[in-house]
Amino acid sequence: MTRTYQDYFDALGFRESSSRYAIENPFGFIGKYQFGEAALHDLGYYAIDNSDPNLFRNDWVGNWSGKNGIHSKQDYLNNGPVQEIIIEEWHEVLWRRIEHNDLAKYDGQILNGVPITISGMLAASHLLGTGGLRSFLQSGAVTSPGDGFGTTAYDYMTHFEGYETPFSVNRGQFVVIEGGPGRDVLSSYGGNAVLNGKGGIDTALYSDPVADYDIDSRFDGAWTVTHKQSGPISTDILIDIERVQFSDLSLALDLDGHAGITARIAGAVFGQEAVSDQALVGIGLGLLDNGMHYEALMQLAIDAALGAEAASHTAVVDLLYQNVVGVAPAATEQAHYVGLLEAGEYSVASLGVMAAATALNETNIDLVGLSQTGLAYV
Ligand SMILES: [Ca+2]
Ligand SMILES: [Ca+2]
Repeated sequence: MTRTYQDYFDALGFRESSSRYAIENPFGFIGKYQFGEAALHDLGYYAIDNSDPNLFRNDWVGNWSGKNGIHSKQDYLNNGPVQEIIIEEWHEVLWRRIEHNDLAKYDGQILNGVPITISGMLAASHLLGTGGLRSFLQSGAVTSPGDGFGTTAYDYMTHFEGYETPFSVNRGQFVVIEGGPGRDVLSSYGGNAVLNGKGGIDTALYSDPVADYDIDSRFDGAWTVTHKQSGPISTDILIDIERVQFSDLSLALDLDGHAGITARIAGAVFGQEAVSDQALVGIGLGLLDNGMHYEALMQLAIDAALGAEAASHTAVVDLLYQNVVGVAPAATEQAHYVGLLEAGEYSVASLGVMAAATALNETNIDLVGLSQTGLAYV
């Protein structure tokens, strides 16, 4: 169900004042939308009182301009229809400030799990000013400033998410979009961007199938993604991005991180072809991304591969040896590794990790090649 711009104002007025036009709060903010002196000054309704060193104390002792028939605070509190006009005027000002501060590009991004929308940005900047919104966005939605009552940018961004507005973002220009330490999902929307996920497992999102793009790793660890039809005008540079999601599959780029662990485990436990099993790779990545440790995933994989036989040290050694070396172990080799397990020098999981880390395994799974192409998964 579409949530209209009017629905947005209804929700904002309810949140600000329980939709009461005639209310004034303890900080001097007035009316249904809780305006202070500063905003009504900027909109041409209120002239500041220059005898007061704090120009925006909300003591309302300055003059009113008479715009739209408002000559006093009482006129304002009595006049619901004009308050509705003013909130629309104010949102046009807020949107211009969001654009001017280069924040409009955040529309559609997901920062630290928080979907950023135009209506959410408008509401957060109504609450905290453009500076408060900017702090929130530039922290990657990790730091959430609040107002005098402790209501935060996060509260308004999520509460007012996804309403229709008359505003839109001019896509297709070069932009730099940065996430923060959290998990971010970034998109250039077919434009031409630097997407920098910074810390955490971050995703770059693309709307077409992977075959429509050229994906290249750069010497400096960054990646480029170019839409083949659109050419260089839609090339993104990805920095600190670990996942790239296309409409048909995804690529994991962190072969020095979770993708490398997943590929190594797949090769050692399920055989080198398993690295191409996109569903299997997706399961491994999902578990690691959600906090599972290398050895725990190794144990899980061995249990899955061997079933009840996973309790047998001989079966574990045979499995790993066959997959890594390519042949069954000779009796002396088998006895050596089984002995290490029996003696407790290795656990099943740590022996698996040791096997997975061998150069043989890394060659089998073509780890060097994967680090140029990414690891495909669904
Ligand atoms: Ca991040
Ligand atoms: Ca990252």
